[in-house]
This record gives sequence, C-alpha cells and structure tokens, in this order.
Amino acid sequence: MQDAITSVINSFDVQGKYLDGEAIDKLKGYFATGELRVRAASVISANAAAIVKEAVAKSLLYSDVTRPGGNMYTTRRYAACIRDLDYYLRYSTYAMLAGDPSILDERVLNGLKETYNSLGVPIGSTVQAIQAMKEVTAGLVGADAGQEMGVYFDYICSGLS
Ligand SMILES: CCC1=C(C)/C(=C/C2=NC(=C\c3[nH]c(/C=C4\NC(=O)[C@H](C)[C@H]4CC)c(C)c3CCC(=O)O)/C(CCC(=O)O)=C2C)NC1=O
Repeated sequence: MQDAITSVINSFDVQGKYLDGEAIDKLKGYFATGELRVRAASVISANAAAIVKEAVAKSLLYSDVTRPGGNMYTTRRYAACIRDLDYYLRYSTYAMLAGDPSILDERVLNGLKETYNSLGVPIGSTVQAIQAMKEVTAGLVGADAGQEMGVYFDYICSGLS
C-alpha cells in the first residue's frame, strides 16, 4: 500500500532527486487536508452501518436484484451484498485517509470482477449501490470530504466496469 507521501517520495527516489516545486505543492495539499480527512473518517466509522443501509434503500431495495431469482435474494446473499458494500466503504475510507488508491487495487479489486462474473453478481447494480453510498456519505461529511471520498468510490466502480 502507498500513500500520498510515499508515492511522491518513491517517484523522486528512483531518479535520485530532491522533490521539485510541483511535488512539494502536492504534499502541501495533502497535509492541508489532513484534518478534513481524519474528521471525515471518524464520522464515517461512527455511521458506517447507517450509510450502507441508506444506500441499499436508495439503490437496491425493491429492485430486480432483491426479488426471487435476483442475486441478492435469500438472506445469505443479501447479507453477502451488505458485507461487500461495507468493504467498499471501509477501504474507500482507508484510501481517502492515505490520499492514494493503491490499497483498493491490492485488497479489493484484485480478482473481484472475475469473482462477481462467476457468481452472477450484477456489476451494474453494484455500481449503482456504490454511487448511492457516495451520495449518502457526502451528505454526512460535507462537500469537500465527500468529493475526496468520491474519488475512491469512483475508483472501485471503474475497477469493476
Ligand atoms: C475485502 C475484499 C473482498 C471483497 C470485495 C469480496 C467480495 C465478494 N463478494 C462475494 C459474493 C457476493 N457478493 C454479492 C453482492 C451483491 N449481489 C447483488 O445483487 C448486489 C448488487 C451486490 C451487493 C452490492 C453477493 C449476493 C454474493 C454472494 C453470491 C453467491 O454466493 O451466490 C464473494 C464470494 C465469496 C463470498 O460469498 O464471500 C466475494 C469474494 N470479498 C472480499 O474479501
């Protein structure tokens, strides 16, 4: 896993150079948003179950996926879906704190699309649910932190698509 600091430093280390102005600005931007990130992470942790629940209500409930024959039908599969959404929320929060998406590649997206395809988990509905989590989260943490979280929710959606 990388973060905003190690990714900048690594890219200069391989060239054997000191950071340039652009790199310094990138780090300044990251440090300046440190408190915002930590505060957002704390609000998200305290409300994680509610965020997932509201996102499901907005996007999946009473749709084809929850009806007989749908991929979320049966309590086992419903629970698996809720658990997956909680993974996406938790790992997006980690990535937002780190300011870097690499943890999503390593821990979440690696092999996920293949798993979903082999189990018939609909990617389109999953993306809708992640987009609903993005809206619900932004409503809770505010526009700036919401936008930053949105980067990582969107990253998961593009990784699945
Ligand atoms: C931390 C990284 C990580 C991820 C991301 C992960 C995902 C993941 N989701 C799975 C299943 C599943 N995922 C879903 C999800 C859904 N079905 C729908 O219709 C909805 C649209 C959607 C929820 C948004 C369902 C229903 C299953 C069970 C499918 C089945 O067994 O038939 C499985 C197969 C194994 C299992 O059932 O546990 C994996 C590996 N596991 C991990 O360790």
